[in-house]
Amino acid sequence: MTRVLLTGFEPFGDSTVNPSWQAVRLAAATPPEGVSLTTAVLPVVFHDANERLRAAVEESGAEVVVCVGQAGGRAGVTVERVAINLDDARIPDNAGGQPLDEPVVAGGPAAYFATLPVKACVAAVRAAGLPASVSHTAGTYLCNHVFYGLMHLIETERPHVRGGFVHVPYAPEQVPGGDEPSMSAPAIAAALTAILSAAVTTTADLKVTGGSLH
Ligand code: PCA
Repeated sequence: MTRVLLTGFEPFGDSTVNPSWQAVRLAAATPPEGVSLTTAVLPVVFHDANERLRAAVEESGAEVVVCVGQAGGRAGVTVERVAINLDDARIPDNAGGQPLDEPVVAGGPAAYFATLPVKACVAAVRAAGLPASVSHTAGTYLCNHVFYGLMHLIETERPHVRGGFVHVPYAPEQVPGGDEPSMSAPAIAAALTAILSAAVTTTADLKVTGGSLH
């Protein structure tokens, strides 16, 4: 069994739900074969989120960590490749904090790459019949903050853990007018299950296209 930690976020901004946590809870009901799954919900609060993540990693003894967040406006599931050492919050977090142009970790490297097989994860979601692509920016808000915090923790303290970040679209109830793309929680959960399967069974990534021009 591979011990896996899957995290979602609490709602933030104008939303009363966060599809990342909805889907993580659903995915926890049917973990892929060979996976012992622990879940955690993270606060959308800069000064708390990475401490909560650290505690969840320690408590779960996870060998693979996949953090999940909402990327409203994206049409498919995106597997993030790179976390940058920058907090630049467009809106205040759930505790009113709004760091501008601050490092996630003072003195830390400019960026970390995910250590999940990102293209194999994308391929697995597509094979499940759902839209997915590689992304090269997790933004500069809480998702990037947690992704960078995870990779820094792995780099400095837990080198045998593999980690990465997945962004998911809005839930249908967040876009009642249908003017933005959305994906149902069960569909997002199926995508997460496919990603976990790929993450625990693939160590060398696929050599397939997945880059972007802009
Ligand atoms: N999405 C935000 C933070 C929490 C979430 O679910 C982001 O993309 O940074």
